[in-house]
Amino acid sequence: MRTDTTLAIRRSDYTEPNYLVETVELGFDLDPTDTRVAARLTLRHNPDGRANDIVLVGDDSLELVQLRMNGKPLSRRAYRLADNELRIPNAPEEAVLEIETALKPEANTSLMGLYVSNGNFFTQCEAEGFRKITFFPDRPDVMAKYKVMLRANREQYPVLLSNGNLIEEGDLGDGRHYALWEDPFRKPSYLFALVAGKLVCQEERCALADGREALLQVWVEEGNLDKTQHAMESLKNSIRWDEERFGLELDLDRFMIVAVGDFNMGAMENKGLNIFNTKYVLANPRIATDSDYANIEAVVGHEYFHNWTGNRVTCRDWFQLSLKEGLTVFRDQEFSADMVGTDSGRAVKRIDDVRVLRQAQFPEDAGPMAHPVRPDSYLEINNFYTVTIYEKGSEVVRMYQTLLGREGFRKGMDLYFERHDGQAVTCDDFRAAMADANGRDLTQFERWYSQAGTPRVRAETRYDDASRIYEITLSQSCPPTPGQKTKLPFHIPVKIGLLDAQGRDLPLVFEGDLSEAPTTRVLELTEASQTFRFTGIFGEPVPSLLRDFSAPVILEYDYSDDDLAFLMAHDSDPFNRWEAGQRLATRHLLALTRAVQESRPLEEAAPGVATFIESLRAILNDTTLDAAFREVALTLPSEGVLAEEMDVIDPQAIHAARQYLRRMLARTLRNDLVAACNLNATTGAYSPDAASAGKRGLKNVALLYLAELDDTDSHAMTQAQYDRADNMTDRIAALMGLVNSSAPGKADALERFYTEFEGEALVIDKWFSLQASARTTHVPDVRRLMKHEAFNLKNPNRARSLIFSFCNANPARFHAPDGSGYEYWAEQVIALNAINPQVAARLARTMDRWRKYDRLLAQLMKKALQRVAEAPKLSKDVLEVVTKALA
Ligand code: 0A1
Ligand code: ZN
Repeated sequence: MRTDTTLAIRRSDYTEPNYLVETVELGFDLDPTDTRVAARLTLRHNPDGRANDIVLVGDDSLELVQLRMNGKPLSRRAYRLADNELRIPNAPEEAVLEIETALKPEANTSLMGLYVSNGNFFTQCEAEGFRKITFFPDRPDVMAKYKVMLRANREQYPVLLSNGNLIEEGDLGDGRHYALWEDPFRKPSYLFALVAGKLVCQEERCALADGREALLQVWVEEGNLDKTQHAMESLKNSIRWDEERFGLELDLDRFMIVAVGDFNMGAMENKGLNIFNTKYVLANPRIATDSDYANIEAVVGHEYFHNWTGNRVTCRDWFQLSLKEGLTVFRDQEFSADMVGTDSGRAVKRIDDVRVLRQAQFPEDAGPMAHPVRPDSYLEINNFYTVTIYEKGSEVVRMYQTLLGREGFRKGMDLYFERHDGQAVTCDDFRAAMADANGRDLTQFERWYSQAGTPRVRAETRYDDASRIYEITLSQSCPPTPGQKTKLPFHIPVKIGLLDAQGRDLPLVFEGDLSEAPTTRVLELTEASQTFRFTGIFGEPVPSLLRDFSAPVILEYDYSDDDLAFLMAHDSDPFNRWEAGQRLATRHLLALTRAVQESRPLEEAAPGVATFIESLRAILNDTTLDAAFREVALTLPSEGVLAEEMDVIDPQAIHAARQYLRRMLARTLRNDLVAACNLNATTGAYSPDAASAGKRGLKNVALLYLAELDDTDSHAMTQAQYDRADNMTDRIAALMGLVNSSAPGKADALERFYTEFEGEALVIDKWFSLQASARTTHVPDVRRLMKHEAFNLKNPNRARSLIFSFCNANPARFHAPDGSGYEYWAEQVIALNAINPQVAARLARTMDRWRKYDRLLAQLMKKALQRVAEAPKLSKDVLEVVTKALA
């Protein structure tokens, strides 16, 4: 197997660019099979650069047609072109380079650089796609001003868009037309974008805080204009929110969002021309669910917020990716929370975000691809758009706010922009701004950027009746991760409260400090172990630890079942109220899993389970709680989260245990669940607002519990909801209930669904993904679905809807004991590798945790990994993932 680590790019090797680019003029003659790009770059030697070599990068797919420097053609001896590098040695201090390249956009299935989707042209340049367009110092610390001329056939490509402002447009006489765009801001090449084709837009003028007006546009294919309103609303809300919360304004006269059906990721923040996966733009009640609506709001916000955190201030190099991504995820999370408005709504948003972190980031941090928030090396940067960079990165930013307070955090942000607007900087620069603006020493906080792995914080408590002192001792440790055997202590904010016997928060007075007595405090854990003492505590309290999930750690404390039930009923911190329920559920589910493994009767395996279900009944029926909160409280930890709790993962046993508890819950709470369905039926026109979505969420959780009973009553209920649904949230929930049951109407419902939505790609994705993750779906069924006329491996959304859903969201079937799921996985990784390495590498990550499975499964998984590793023409993307998995 090839394990060429010499190809690795290292953070410690960073050097300044030799040359800086001042201006970039690009002329595109767009043609699907033969596009010509004429680039004119003005370069100047960088006084901090080393040599007088101009170093440009170009992808293998590029054909160099012409190269001129300062007006003269460069002879073949004047430059070197090898290994994707074009080097002009001994270049003058100032140089004008004219480069002509030829590209084949239609043949570009990688969806990086310039490509064609449904007959229209799009670009994707982050991280290293610009080198598929022209030779360029394609690195984020080279920032230039761009002017872009687009020429194309008018009939086929009536719309021509690029970054910034439209300067001029007109006819070229030969059936072609042109548009000239100019971006007034300097930017790195990864933010360049163009779009050309048959598109239509919804547009609005929007008043900005400083009195200016901006033109907002959402561009889509014809026929989709009835699905742009929510994205437009979300954009306007984002603009207002950034003005109010951070004093940041839109700096352009025009801001465009364009939707594309073929896209590797969620969306891209190109300056003034955001390009989005259709999944995060298109919505109406017929096709989109409540969570689609929420995701659209979050992603529109995310890309818009990048305009300051990412574009105005960008990254010095790709190791600093979390500088923009962690910060921007934090901003979009806060935006979504503020849009809900209520405290309880904020808590549910927090719970959702923490669920993602635990479900996806904790396993990453414990597996072969574990890396620090600021990685030290990579083979392929595309593999580092990870949940660690994004979600853990956001948690790191959130900890600044927890430590410094909202105002302190804002001061830090202000100083960051004051110092670095227009620059390409590092995570250290951000930390320095936070520290300096607040007069704080955040030296130790750096370890959150440099050390990988999820820290564990163990709490121990002691109450002394005589002195009325309550002691909390916190100890931290962090497991080894690849390349990092030992870890130094982190600076961890641990937010806590103490509950008295009535469930009320106690005033927290530190020993020797009577100056204040808040009911929630942030303890700063900086040593391996530290003790905190509280005085004046009359009676032993129940501690509420890590409130609001104040740090991305695993908190261990020996709570009794009674303590947890008590917190579940009384904690004033809604996050911890939810958390207590999850801890109890996990405890019971793990006990049940062990019983399944040992073929012991499940009825006796988890004695406390009946009491737990009663606690859930109380929450379900407590109408003083928001429906959305009751929904998350009733949702059991996922099979993936439970897997992480086991030393040796047994997917079948976990599944059986979880299904057993779901059925038991359904049987015990049957009447309450039916009542919840009736009480939370929404009436009138569909609205995606948080309160209505919460009601639908609770109702559908209840319905899906009832569906577990798989009897005529539950069949009738699900079928009725399916037949009557007037929105996608209710429809898809009902379909899920039917598909996972033996209801007689299930095949018919699936077929009707397909016929009704055949023309809506995003809905057909749901149709595939629902079947892929169904309990009744086995490997041969997925193979059959791959032959369906609507399946298309080249479209990432479609590939994800079927292949990824099966491999990642259907653990009990994917991990079939005969290894057939793994063989299927290997085939698909290899097939995708030839089409789209980025998507292939994502799928390859499925096997990250193979070593944690029992020996038989692990061996089969290893075999599948080896098969991929030995496949011919493996991309760097896939190679990196499988090599690290096997290492
Ligand atoms: N910066 C984008 C994510 C993104 C990264 C790479 C891409 O290439 C296929 C596309 C998008 C974001 O954070 O939204
Ligand atoms: Zn981003």
